Amino acid sequence: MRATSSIGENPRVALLLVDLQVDFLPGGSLAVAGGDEVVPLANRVASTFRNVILTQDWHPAGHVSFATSHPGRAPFEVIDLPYGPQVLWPDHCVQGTAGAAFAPGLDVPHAHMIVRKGVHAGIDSYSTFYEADRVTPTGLTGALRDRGIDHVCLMGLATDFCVAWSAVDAARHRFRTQVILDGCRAIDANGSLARAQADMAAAGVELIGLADL
Ligand code: VGL
Ligand code: ZN
Repeated sequence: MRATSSIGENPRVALLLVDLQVDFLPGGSLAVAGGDEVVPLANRVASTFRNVILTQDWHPAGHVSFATSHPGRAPFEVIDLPYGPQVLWPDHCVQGTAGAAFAPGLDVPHAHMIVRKGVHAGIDSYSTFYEADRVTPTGLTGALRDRGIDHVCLMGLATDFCVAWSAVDAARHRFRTQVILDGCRAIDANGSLARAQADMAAAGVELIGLADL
């Protein structure tokens, strides 16, 4: 990768660093294999972007996506909720806990916005644009448009959930949307990675690599 990025210097482009949080790193409660490898990559890429936005999974205790909130259910089972199927997760990224903090070593002092999601007790949120009911907005679309941003690049955790859902929503809102695939790591439960890649392709998301920046 070059020391400076022509993409990131463009004021109409933003880098979204998705959920680089302790609970998604090896040793965390919802560890993504290789998640720690993304942190130095994110630091390097972010240093070449003028606009950097961090997202943070940020659930209240007892959140509806936690298996512990559903007696008799185990993590990675799928249940039906009013807004659709919901994968049940181990408790993770509880507001204010050490596991919800940004990854140690994440060094992005110039990031200008943090978007917290999954904050409603009864709705999960993988996308950083909309909660999982598909209608409750986080406010990110307007924040990007207010800044004249029409192109987003995403990397982070996890490829098949928060990165993919965010990218699909961005593309649907007509942002040019690029996912830096080798800057992401996946959970890959029950075929979720293949499905996410197909969903992103169908939505017009461009899948790129670090070498393309
Ligand atoms: C995520 C599962 C549950 C993610 C968040 O960041 O991809 N996955 N909550
Ligand atoms: Zn979550």
